[in-house]
Amino acid sequence: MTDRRALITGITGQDGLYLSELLLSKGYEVHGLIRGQNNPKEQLVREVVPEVQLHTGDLTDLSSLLRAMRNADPTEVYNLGAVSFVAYSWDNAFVTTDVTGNGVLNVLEAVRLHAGDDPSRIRFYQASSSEMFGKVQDVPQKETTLLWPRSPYGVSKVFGHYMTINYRESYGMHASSGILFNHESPRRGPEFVTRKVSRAVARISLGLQDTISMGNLDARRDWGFAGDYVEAMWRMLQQDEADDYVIATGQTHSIRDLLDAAFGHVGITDWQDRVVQDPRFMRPAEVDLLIGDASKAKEKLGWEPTVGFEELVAMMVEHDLEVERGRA
Ligand code: F7E
Repeated sequence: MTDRRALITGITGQDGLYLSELLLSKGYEVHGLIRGQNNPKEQLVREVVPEVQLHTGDLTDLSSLLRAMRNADPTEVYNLGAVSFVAYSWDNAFVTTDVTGNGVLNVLEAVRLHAGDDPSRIRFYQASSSEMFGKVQDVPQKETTLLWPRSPYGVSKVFGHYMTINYRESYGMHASSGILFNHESPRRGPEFVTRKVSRAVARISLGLQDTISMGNLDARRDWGFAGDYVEAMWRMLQQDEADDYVIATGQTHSIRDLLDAAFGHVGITDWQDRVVQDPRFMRPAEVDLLIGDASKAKEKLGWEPTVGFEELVAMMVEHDLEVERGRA
């Protein structure tokens, strides 16, 4: 048995897969928490990272978390699990609060109870989010920026963020929080805007679809590559002291810029008549501008992003061209 064992919640998501690959490459024994009966994403995990040991459990069920802790006996716990689609959180505010908010408290409790006399012996990572900045009070946003969430998802993430800080201060736990700005990849779910666009642009360029329906084109995001961001998570847990860090590229782009880059990659410069504005994709309250200042992470963790916006969009469109060609 290796002495480095990680338990990851949210193992079926984009970040869970990249983090598993990273930790396996570093010689960790990796365990993942998987939710529900006959979870359709279990097969994906088994294909991409077959070495990962899966445990059944749910963030809303403390006893299942305690059982997973006992069976995996981790030295590091990464809480990546959440209801993570912001638009969904208005229609399902209670479920979001339970999983994305209270779920953090459940994992912290499971870690604390399992760790016993020395709560700092298990290092804990909480996936906090730039959605917590919401109606931004500083530009760019940093660790000390006042939080002003704009969605039930954002509010739930604020709860988890402060609970993580509180467990660090109350019990001396090695609990760190990564305030990650949007991070994307070919593994991103198709409901998120980058993947929605990369997939539609690939299909339009192959003649498989004519238009794409979109919401607010003026919102701005700081988009980085998920593969870079999981490296930052791991680095946070290797520090002597637990802390909170903004992880971002420091560049911001609008949804229009995203469309420009994606359509541009397949040689379509005049994309206006390909995009249909659909009120169904507008949100009750919007986060207008995100741009992060990751200088603390650079200084303390030696972390910097390696993939820029254009390269990220090209990577995603190329991937979707390959997938769609395979389907055609
Ligand atoms: O939206 C606008 C939308 O759904 C980005 C999650 O990982 O990052 C993500 O949250 C922007 C918003 O991500 C469409 O209004 C326009 O302004 O890709 P998204 P998100 O809401 O920023 C943070 C850091 C998280 O923590 C979250 O878990 O794009 N937008 N038209 C659209 N968005 C979508 N999804 N679909 C559209 O048609």
